[in-house]
Amino acid sequence: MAHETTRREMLKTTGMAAAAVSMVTLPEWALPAMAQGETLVPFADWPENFNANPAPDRRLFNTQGITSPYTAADQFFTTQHYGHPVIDPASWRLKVSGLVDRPASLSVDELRKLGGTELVAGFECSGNRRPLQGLIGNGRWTGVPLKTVLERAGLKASAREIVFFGADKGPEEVEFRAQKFSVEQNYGRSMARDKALASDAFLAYALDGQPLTRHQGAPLRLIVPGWYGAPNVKWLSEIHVQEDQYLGKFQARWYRTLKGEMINGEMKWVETAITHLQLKSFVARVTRMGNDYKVLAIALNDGTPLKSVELKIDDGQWVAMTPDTTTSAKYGWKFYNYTWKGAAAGEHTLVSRATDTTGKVQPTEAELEVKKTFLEDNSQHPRKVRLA
Ligand SMILES: Nc1nc2c(c(=O)[nH]1)N[C@H]1C(S)=C(S)[C@@H](COP(=O)(O)O)O[C@H]1N2
Ligand SMILES: [Mo]
Repeated sequence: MAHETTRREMLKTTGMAAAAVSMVTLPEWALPAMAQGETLVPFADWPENFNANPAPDRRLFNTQGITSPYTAADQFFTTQHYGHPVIDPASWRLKVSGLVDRPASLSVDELRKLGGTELVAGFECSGNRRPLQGLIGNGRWTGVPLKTVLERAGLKASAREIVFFGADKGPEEVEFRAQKFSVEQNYGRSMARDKALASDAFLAYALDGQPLTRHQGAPLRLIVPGWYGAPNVKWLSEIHVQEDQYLGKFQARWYRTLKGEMINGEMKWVETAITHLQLKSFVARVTRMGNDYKVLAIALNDGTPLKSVELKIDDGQWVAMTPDTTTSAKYGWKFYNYTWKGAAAGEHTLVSRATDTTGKVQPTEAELEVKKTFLEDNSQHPRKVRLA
């Protein structure tokens, strides 16, 4: 029991005691909050020096402390390139500029009047990977569909590219052959017109019914459901519509994957942009309840329906995990549970793998070796537990 944390300690550390206690009357299998008598079995390969707050503007989410299908604002992971800009919500406006019939400058109140719809969307940073898998969260957002704002502005026929700028900026070196220029740039990301209009992209001003915090990009952020975190531009200040492709650093250079692909028996090296989430699952938490152990896995992808999430214990067979019906939103993360009976004392390895309805299977680490850069690591992640 030395490794185990009691439920009460868990609740204290996660600050969710009230919410969790009010939920124990619901069937426990449908909830990530722990039941009475349920204790955490921490991962044996969890880094000892783990720090959830490595910097004031960075936060990692420890999935072992998960208490709800929706990540609370004060637990949602956070990361960005230029720190947090200072924004006065009263004078802040969202500018809609460029190739539109009716350029606009919208206040938060005006956006609220256009909006009020909800979207459940989870996302991870494209750099999220083992051993922590802590750059992930699942939100219940309130806001305005991007389409509503674009239709209101009226896209001109020549409009091809929608660029999203945050209010945050910093100096960047732009290299051109032998020359280097240091210039100030805002965080910017873009989507092709057709992709943006075909997506369920969303301008969010609230998370869990509360105005966005500074961490989450107050007063307004973009959410591109089913995509990685980078496109979810925080502190959104301008939507600029243009004909040419946008080639800013975080669009054209920083968020790229270099990967080998066998094409007609020949290895081709391709560089691709970070866009939709790659099919992924991982074991997020293990708990003990009496003599049984419960394994919770999280699965996340671009919204393609999942066929299964399976679990392998040590050298055993893959066994099906049970989907948790409280996490069924198209773009939300999904929980899968497995009750592990008759576990022997000692160290064990647990790994999950997701399969979607198109037949795509989450790759093993070996299968992903052809990917040179570390972004988009959706490989199967074996984790260890030590049972008393
Ligand atoms: N304005 C702005 N938006 C940004 C970023 C940034 O640096 N500036 N970083 C992106 C990246 S890389 C990620 S993973 C997500 C993180 O969102 P979160 O802090 O709400 O978790 O924000 C995205 N949006
Ligand atoms: Mo990211």
